[in-house]
Amino acid sequence: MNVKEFIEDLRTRFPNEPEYIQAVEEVVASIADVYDRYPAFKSVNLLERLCIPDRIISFRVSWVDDKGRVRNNMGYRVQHNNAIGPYKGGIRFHSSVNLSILKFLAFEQTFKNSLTTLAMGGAKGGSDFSPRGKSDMEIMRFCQAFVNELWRQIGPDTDVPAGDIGVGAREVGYMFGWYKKMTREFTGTFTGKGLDFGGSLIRPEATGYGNVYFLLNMLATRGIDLKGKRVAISGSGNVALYTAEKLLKLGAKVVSLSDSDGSIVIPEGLTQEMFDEIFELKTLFRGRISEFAEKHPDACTYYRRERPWKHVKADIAMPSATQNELDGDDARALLENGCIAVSEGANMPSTPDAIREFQNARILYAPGKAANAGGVSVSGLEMAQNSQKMNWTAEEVDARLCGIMADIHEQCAKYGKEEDGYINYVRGANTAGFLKVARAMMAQGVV
Ligand code: NDP
Ligand code: 2IT
Repeated sequence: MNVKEFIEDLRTRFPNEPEYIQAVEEVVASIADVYDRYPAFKSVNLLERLCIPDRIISFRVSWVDDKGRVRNNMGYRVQHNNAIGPYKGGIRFHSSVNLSILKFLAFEQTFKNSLTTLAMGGAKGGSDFSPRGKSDMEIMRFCQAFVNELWRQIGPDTDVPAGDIGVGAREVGYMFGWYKKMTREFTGTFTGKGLDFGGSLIRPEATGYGNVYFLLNMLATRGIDLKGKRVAISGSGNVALYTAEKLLKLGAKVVSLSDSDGSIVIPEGLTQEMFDEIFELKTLFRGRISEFAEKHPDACTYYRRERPWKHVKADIAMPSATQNELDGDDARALLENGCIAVSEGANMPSTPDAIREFQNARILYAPGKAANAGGVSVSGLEMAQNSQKMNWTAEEVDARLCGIMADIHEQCAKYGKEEDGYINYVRGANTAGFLKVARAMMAQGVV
């Protein structure tokens, strides 16, 4: 396969979709060898069918704000691939959402879901609606208007949405409520639901906890102990907070957090009391990280409109905010300050330049599709519980999550180990994720 020509062709057909092209380019570069080894793949043009989404649904979402004004947003669902299971993936509400971003996320989700060992295809959806500053009733009306368009396209065995940036338990609850009203059915069509109506224990924690479990597996390959290690985290949403919580429990130091307005660096590390305060500020009051910095000027420094990477001395980095939030300069700064491992909570947070820096330095580097797969894994477990009409205990779900993260690590090591013993987690994750989907697609014919 000529990777360059393939990517150039996609670029011509889908101009103005840089994030989508970036995600495809990384995967295609790492699976080119395997793809070429099996001519049968090429004979059915499997690669193109795997890279171009099965279908994209787009629609206008009209809703009424608290002042009685009619507002219009765009809504989308990208159903990327359902070769190994129903379409599955989160919904993102953020002003930056566009088709390029959702296509990259749905593409990545397909490989991630394949790695989880569960039967889930890949999808992603969302809207350029920004929940920031909106009242609870505005959020509810928006969620209802969004699902009013989408409900016919989803279902427990068709497509199962969940949360992502800007979509948490509150939004999933409102979307589920409207879905239930439209279908007259109570099914597990959304995951990340409230515990009282079919949600799974540990789903809120799963992405963050899962990332820490993956990190532990990586550190074990080099006999490194997590205890006492300084960990830089970006973001302060669902993924970042539960990553920090688990790290603190395991005796690591959390030395940074951030939001879209800026970053805090805490040189001595967050205490449990400080973490509890931030957790409350962010989850209960939907506050800003700068508010914490104002209250604790002695413990931390606030960097307005900056990311944490250049300001922090850390052994480990866990970017958990958004795509392309860690570039080559940030990577070089982290490496100069002694960083030995990067485990991605966000989807595609490191730019290609940053990934090159990490891999050239031979540090442990796990891409999001492996390291953050814990969230969708527990979504898969929520689907299983819903269809059994059963609820598992927190211990049971957590144990399964731990097992799945270990399994994903093993797949990465199997397909990513290089001659000098270095584990290229990017190649490993992409190859393992690809092979399962590719085998299923081959067996199912050209559809
Ligand atoms: P949340 O909305 O809960 O939190 C997002 C955090 O990132 C917030 O602190 C937010 O700041 C910050 N952020 C968002 N966009 C930007 C931006 N453009 N620049 C700087 N900071 C930004 O989302 P999640 O924690 O759920 O998601 C974080 C990442 O993890 C995303 O990449 C998501 O795709 C990925 N992910 C999420 C999973 C899940 O289960 N939720 C599963 C796997 C991956 P602010 O509050 O200012 O907006
Ligand atoms: O990026 C992701 O894996 C998610 N946002 C979670 C998706 C899910 O279906 O739980």
